[in-house]
Amino acid sequence: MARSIFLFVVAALLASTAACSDDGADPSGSTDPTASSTHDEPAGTDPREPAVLCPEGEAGPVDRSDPPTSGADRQVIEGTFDDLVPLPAEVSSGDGSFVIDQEVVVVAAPPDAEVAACLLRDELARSTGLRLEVAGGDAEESSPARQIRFEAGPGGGSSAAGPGHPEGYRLEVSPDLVTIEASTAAGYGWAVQTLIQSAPAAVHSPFRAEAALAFPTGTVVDAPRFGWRGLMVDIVRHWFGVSDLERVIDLMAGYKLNVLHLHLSDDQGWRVAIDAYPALTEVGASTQVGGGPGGFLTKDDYRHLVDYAGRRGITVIPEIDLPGHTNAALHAIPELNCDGVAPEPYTGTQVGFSTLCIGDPAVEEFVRTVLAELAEMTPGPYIHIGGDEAHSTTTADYQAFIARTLDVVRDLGKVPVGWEEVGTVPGSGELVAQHWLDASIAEAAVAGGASLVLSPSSVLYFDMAYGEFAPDGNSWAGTTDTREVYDWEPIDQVAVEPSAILGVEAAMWTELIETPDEISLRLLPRLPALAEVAWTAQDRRGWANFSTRLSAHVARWEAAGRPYVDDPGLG
Ligand code: TNX
Repeated sequence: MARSIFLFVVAALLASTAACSDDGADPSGSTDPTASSTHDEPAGTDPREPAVLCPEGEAGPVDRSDPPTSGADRQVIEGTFDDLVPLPAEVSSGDGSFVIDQEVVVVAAPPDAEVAACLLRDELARSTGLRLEVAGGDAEESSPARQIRFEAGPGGGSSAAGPGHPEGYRLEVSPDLVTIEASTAAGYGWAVQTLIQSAPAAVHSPFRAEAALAFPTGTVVDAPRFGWRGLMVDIVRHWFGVSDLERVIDLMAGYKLNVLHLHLSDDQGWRVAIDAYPALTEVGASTQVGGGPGGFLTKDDYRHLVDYAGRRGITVIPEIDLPGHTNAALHAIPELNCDGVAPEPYTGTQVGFSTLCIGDPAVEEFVRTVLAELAEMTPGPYIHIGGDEAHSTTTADYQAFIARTLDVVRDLGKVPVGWEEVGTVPGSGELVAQHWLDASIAEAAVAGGASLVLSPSSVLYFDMAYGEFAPDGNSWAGTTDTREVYDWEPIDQVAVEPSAILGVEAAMWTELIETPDEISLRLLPRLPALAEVAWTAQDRRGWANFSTRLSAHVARWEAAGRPYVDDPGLG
């Protein structure tokens, strides 16, 4: 049930998002030198002309005074379908290639494809210097150009997930035509990511490539194994802001992950603005582990991230961790404490020492108000209430509080998510429990009616060190190298019906992570390994084949300026 709601809402969200919102305007604030080009004329002035979509987008200014040269003498670099991660359900390669040049027109026939078409245009603009025209569905006859066409179709064909999977797609590339078939915005988006990944590594570079880039010819038919393919990012223990998160979102989208779980509050800080309680961010955001200045997302920042992620097929799930992990709120708002006395701000790394004053009307009101404001700016179906490590809350208080808070979320029209402990609380109603430590607790949660997302700390806590070759990181749950992530089989993790498992999610806690480069090091190469576990049918997975494909991605990470760990297991 939760799974079908999830897919439906993701698809609906993408369909309703403006094709190319203007929030991606050049962040430097300079004006776009292409603004007067014909590609930016308003659509529909001549009924014979196809509508031109996404005139702005995130491509940034493209210097048309120096268009890349074209013609037979221009060098062409061809990509390949041999290195795709995650491995698609079916891939076959053809002969020749589709050269990306100024003649190419992107045609988004169904309205659902517009977001993906604009994203493709923006992704290609960066490295090619080309701002391809994106036309609406009526461009069929009128354009003699070579086309990248988005068409309505059944999407992913004969994959393990079955035909017509809502996130599936079919991609066919010939020297003169690229065709993308899908049935949802998500399916079109994943096809675009496959196409980008099939292009040469230079496509990821912020610098313009000298040569023309070309897609390989061939056919890909694809659909995911799990509907929930997530990453949790803790922006509390160390503060990470909008541009850092955009960078993470870009990486996730490239590997077809579709859930970004943001850990927004903890003992060390409160990271999202709540209008009714300005002290949460005026007082509670200015700390972090080690005592740095902290920071927080304004409501506009948060909405921007939700939109930025949504256009890349990613649902944001916000987490307010309750009733423990609350020192920052207790510090900012004295009334949340039983004795009315605010504790000192906390900049260490201990857990389990804080709790809201359970049963106090001011606390009840606080929880209702905060979750309502969060739900109001969260189009996705889920709100995460934490619920972990409440070691300073009595069991009776914990059970009463969690039962009430789950219902608060349901009354807001959202599905509650909590760390696995919340599944021990008697109650009814839809619930997603996030397994992290104790399989027996997760199994009990399923027995009580919950669905599961799997984040076992022994494998999927990417704050843990890789191993001796990369020893930085936490160690309490052991080390996790790329192969351990890859060889992990989700349905063997807990003894439940596989249908109770919605999917998998890596967690990146940031007590020991201070910079965006460190984030990148923790994620690469482990995140792509998780992505293949989440997407590709188990019987198509194999380490030797994966490690060969993934090794070819090093050039992509280097082109994109992303630091990575050199894991010797990859060979
Ligand atoms: C456990 S996982 C926590 C976090 C820490 C993490 C560090 C979980 C639900 N709680 O508060 O940041 O370990 O690895």
